[in-house]
Amino acid sequence: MRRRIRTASTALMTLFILAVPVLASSEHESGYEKTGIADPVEGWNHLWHEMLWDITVMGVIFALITIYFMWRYRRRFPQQEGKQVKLTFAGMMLWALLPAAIFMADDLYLAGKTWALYNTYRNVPENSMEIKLESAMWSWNFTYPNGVQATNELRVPVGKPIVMRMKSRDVIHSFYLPDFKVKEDSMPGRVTYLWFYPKEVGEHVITCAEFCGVMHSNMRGTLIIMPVDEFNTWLEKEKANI
Ligand SMILES: [Cu+2]
Repeated sequence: MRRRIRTASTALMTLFILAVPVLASSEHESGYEKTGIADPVEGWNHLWHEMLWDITVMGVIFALITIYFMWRYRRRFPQQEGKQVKLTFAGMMLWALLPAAIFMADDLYLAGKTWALYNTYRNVPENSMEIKLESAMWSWNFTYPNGVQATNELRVPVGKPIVMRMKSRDVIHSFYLPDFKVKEDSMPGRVTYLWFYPKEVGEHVITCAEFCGVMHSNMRGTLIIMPVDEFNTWLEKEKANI
């Protein structure tokens, strides 16, 4: 009996672990086929909702089981003394391993999917526009390929992937675009990168996600996604002003 339980638990765990890479590789390709750009935003949004569903379903199941036990083993008269139920070895293993396996399977599944998305994300699309970023206490300083500079306002053309090559003048900052689900540290002595794909015209928040001193919470910027013509006109005008 013991051996059978042990074999069953091992098989269950192995199955979950083996399922992770298969499930993880299934999602994020669809966006890539449509646009030719492996934009991970949809995948991350999907993963976030999936995680909320997972913890809700598991939470409800565990709550129902707990409520049932509270009712089933309730005290029926004031002087009642409970007696301990002795579990068999098999029962003990089952109660300990099964919930752990369920939680671990979900953790591994989500971790596998995150890993796959992140690996895809580390490849910068070939036609990206490169903008240099130097962060400093407490501002974001951008330099465009033609030498134009801007502070705290990052203007980009719609429909072109943007890669930020980042360094820092002083301490560690973290360039964070919440709407694009991307964040990367910038630091002195090392160049890091981050890319995003601005699909629609609009404005988004830029913020620092690494505590970098007393004015950290003021280290905000705006990402302005512009129609291509307007962006080009703006860039030309700025260039003429240098
Ligand atoms: Cu900062």
